[in-house]
Amino acid sequence: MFKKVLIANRGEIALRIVRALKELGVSSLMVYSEVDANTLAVREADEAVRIGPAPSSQSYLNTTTLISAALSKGADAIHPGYGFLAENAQFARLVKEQGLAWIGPDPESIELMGNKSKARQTMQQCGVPTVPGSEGAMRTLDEVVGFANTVGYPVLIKASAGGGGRGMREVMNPGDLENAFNSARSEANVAFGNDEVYLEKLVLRPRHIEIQVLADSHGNYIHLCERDCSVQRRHQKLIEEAPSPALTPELRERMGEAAIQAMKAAKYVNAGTVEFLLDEDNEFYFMEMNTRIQVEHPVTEFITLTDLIKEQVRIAAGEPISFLDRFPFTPVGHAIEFRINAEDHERNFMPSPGMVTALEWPGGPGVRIDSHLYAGYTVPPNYDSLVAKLIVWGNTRSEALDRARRALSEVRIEGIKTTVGFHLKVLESETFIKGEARTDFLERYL
Ligand code: MV4
Repeated sequence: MFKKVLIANRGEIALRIVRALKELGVSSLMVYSEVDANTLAVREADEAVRIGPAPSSQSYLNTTTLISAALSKGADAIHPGYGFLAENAQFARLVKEQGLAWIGPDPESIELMGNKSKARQTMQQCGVPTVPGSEGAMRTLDEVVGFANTVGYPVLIKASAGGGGRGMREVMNPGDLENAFNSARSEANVAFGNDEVYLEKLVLRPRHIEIQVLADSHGNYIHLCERDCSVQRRHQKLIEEAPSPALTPELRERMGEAAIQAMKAAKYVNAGTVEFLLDEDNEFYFMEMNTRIQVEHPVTEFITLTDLIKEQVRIAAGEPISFLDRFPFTPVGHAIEFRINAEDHERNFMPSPGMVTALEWPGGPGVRIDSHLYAGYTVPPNYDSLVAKLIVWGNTRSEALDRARRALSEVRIEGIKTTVGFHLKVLESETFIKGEARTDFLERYL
């Protein structure tokens, strides 16, 4: 096992990783920017080093500084968390070249999955269902027209280097194809420095279903069931749950097997997530693979009784998955995560940084809070607005919903606006209560 791990992140996930390391008996080394000196992760870690000013480009994204901090303080591994450098293959490579362990998949796997059209092509080759469309990237307008005619309208043009919805264009009829192709290409070029695009048939009103996967360096591949992340706003997830109200045990098994296939094709090691679209006929299609631990991992931890961060560390240290004997998992009860952002949901989710003047969290059975907030803490304006995750567990989905209403109404956060009120509103929605929310939920029903 490692002696000391550098945590190249901040906020709730940094604290989450510190906690996992403590339980493993591994020393934690935090890095922090100027405005993060007084954060909980820094206080709770065994050691902390300041790495630069507030802007991420000069702190949490400064690869040279991060590596010298790790080397000078004697760390033997780096955990990147999510966001920042978590899916940066170059950084992962640099870390390994310096003789440090990277707590994540190999740079080759990150690179493969980072190119969405290459990932799609790999899935097509290994028999994982993909949405009908082009084989890999398209070069010419003729090619685009050909594929669009073959699969039929409406179609969706996507950027190869994209993900998270950037560089996408819906095309409803043939007359709009040329303009969409050109504008998707130039947008992708500006955003990613890569104008490659590919085409898929547009899946109408899909659900976003993702499978949590794990693989170790001993050739073991498992999945830990699904998360339903259909409640999103502008490609930002707001609520995630496990299991999905839409999946039968049979569909779970098929999607889980497909996710394992995807992982094997990418020679994937460590924790990852295979994202699928599920259409109105319950057909599923590979969308992309996230090569990191995700924000919403706690709902999976609840229904599988696991600790995914500890597992990531064990795997990176060369140990086999510690709960192989429990696979395949049968989900235990139901878990729902509510992302609490420092945002004013009544003003178009406008960021609301500032000082938290009073803070009270809920407690009681089946409630988990992952948060770096404390009374007197100032939420800086420089980073992501996620300030807490409230996760509830119930024996049934219905109990989880009741518990969610109870727990959210116990939350008291003063000094900043948060999305707590938004979640209480969602919990009154008939569509959400019935488990029928699809990706159009917010625009259509709320
Ligand atoms: C799609 C789609 C419909 N059809 N692909 C959004 C982000 C990017 N990762 C892929 N996305 C989508 N791809 C086809 N062929 C609809 C979306 C999509 C979406 C997917 C999951 C969750 C929320 C979404 C919101 C809008 C669009």
